[in-house]
Amino acid sequence: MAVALKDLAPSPLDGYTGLSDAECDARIRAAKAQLGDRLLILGHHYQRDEVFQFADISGDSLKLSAEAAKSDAEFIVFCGVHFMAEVADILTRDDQQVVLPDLAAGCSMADMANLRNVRRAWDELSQVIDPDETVTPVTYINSAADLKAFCGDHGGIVCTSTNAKGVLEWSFSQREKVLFFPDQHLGRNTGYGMGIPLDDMVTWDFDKPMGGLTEDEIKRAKIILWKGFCSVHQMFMPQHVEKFRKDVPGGKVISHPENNFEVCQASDYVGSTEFILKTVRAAEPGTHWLVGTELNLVNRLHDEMAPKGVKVQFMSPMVCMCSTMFRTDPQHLAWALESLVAGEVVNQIQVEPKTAASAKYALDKMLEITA
Ligand code: CIZ
Ligand code: SF4
Repeated sequence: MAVALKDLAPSPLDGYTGLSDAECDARIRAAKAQLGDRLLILGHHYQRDEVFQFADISGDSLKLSAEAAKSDAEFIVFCGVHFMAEVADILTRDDQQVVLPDLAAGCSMADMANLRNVRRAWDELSQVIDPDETVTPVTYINSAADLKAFCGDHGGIVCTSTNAKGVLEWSFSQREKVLFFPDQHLGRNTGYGMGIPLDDMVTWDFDKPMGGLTEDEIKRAKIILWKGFCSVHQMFMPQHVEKFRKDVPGGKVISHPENNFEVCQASDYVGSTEFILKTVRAAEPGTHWLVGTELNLVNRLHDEMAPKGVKVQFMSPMVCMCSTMFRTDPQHLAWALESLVAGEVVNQIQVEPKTAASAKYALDKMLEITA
């Protein structure tokens, strides 16, 4: 096989890939100490332990971005995925620089919607209805900045898994229908919880003309759900819940709303990562919980709650780890931090100003109505 010359070019990371985690730990600690208050490291709940241990603040994407916006740090190193670093860049001041240690840390769900296929959907919908008059576009925070900007420019809004219900209520106060992207499950689970029947929610297949829907289906729908999903959460099945119910009578089941409808219906509680942590942390000793969300979060919660007599069990017998979250390793973190010490900002995430302004409009609207 021919090898392209560019593949042989030295990478700035070459000196780091061979380092052991222990060597990286020492170097990360030293770089952190040198940068002091100039640096803020944010760690998402789904990050692996080797990286999570260095976070100054941990949380979900929104909490982390809000913390970044409040901080005076010059450098914000986001141990999470690309869309989160974009939100942090949008919400922070211009003199703060946001760094994503590995640029390949994306989100496969976010990638299922892009400006091209959302614009096409909007155009196709306009052959049947007037979307600018009748549809509020709602994007889950797990989406690229240009989609948040699309929402900002079309009377729409952003939501997170914590505030999806409030955002949908606001959306329906604006226009009679919602186009919800990219996660069909968050949209369906939230809509159903608000009393919208399943028949009033249709799924837009972005690979098919007119979303694979008939004119009548589009006209009758309350929510048009983009056919996106999270490859990690789709691994959880109703059978996992059924088995747990048989094995552990009286056990509690808690799910993330990115799980499919059947799993959420079979659960006792459904909510965001922050909600899951809050609920299980408040549980009585002697209780046993089945948790349907990413493995790193569940493992840490297990270790935290075991001494308190609360048992935490992962929902699937298979390992469901977010492979893109996993990309941020101690080697990339050491490289990003040592580069900052040396005066070089690597992997800076900068959203183009016009896109950032429209996206911020949609984000601010969310923050206003759910505050
Ligand atoms: O917004 C986040 O951080 C994600 C991806 C999930 C959640 O429920 O917190
Ligand atoms: Fe995206 Fe799913 Fe990973 Fe979250 S867990 S970052 S939704 S792929």
